[in-house]
Amino acid sequence: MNTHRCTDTHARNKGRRTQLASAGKVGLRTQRSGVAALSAVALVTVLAGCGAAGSTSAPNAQAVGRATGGSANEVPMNGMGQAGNRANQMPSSMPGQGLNQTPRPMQVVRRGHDVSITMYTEETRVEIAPGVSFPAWTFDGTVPGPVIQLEQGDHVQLTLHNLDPHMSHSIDLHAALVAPNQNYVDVPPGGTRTITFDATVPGVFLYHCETQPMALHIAQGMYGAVVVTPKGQQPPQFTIVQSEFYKPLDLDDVENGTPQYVVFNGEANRYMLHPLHVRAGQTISVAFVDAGPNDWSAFHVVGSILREVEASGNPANRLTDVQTASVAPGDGILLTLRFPQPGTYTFTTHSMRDAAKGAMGSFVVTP
Ligand SMILES: [Cu+2]
Repeated sequence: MNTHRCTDTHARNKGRRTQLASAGKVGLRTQRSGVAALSAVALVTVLAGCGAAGSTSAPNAQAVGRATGGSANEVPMNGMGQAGNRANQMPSSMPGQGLNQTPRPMQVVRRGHDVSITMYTEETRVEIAPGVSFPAWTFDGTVPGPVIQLEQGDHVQLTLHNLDPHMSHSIDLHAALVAPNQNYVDVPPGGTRTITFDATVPGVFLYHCETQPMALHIAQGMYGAVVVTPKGQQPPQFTIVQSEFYKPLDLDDVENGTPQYVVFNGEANRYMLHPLHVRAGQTISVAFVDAGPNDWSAFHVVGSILREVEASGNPANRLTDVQTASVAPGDGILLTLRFPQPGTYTFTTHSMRDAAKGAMGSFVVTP
């Protein structure tokens, strides 16, 4: 496997100092060696990062979905006007406006294959484009929420605390084989619920809030990636989540309009401004999830051909030499690629409308 350092830096990282441990095998080994409580900050920050070989932290990795002060150039709020068309589905209060809860990071405790995860739902403003603040509903204060990094065979106990004072939330994990009516149920404000499941199937999965109106809860930012690494394999070096942002709190716009932004890991053009750095000749692996809520991704890397694409991130579903990978909303892939020549390579969705709205990034390939 590769031993390169991930050098994904983000000069405008306003939210918190970043540490990173969980994306690399080193981090997993460290956790298994004892009752190592993996810093939630670490998991919150792994989305497009990778653990530096031989270390459990990579200070250059970036935070995702940074919380913002909520002052500059906010996306226009339509309030509940249009959403009032769907008043029967809307929360009774006026959520999300003015609330900027302090992000409370995920906590993970691993004992061998027994993994205990604590997550929080809250309303926190995040920056979705340079200078654009969005009143998000979140898992753990970021959009996307933190990567849930598992290994095939893990026994998972996930406890969700709903810190949102206004409305119920929930969590639906595509990696789990459980009865949704017993597990993906609403957690009321201030409430707590625990879900247990076995990560039997390897893959790259979505998790999201299941509370109705689900389209709005997803559009407001309630999603993230679950990566279940096959036994004996390394986790991917990068995790990228594509999603769309519509007018805040506007279910009608989510269902009938077009997105204002389409983003990778929560912010328009994030990796155009702050590229991912890799080495020529290295094989790199990327977990890619399309959180939607509506648009397919046509993931493409200009100047490259994806060497392998595993549908749903499962090695049993492997294609080779794919020019553009189709990823449905609610699905994920694991892809590998290698750049023989140094240079700058754009990655994007080849759905041009969405690329123009911010779903673009770049790999800077050095000799
Ligand atoms: Cu929710």
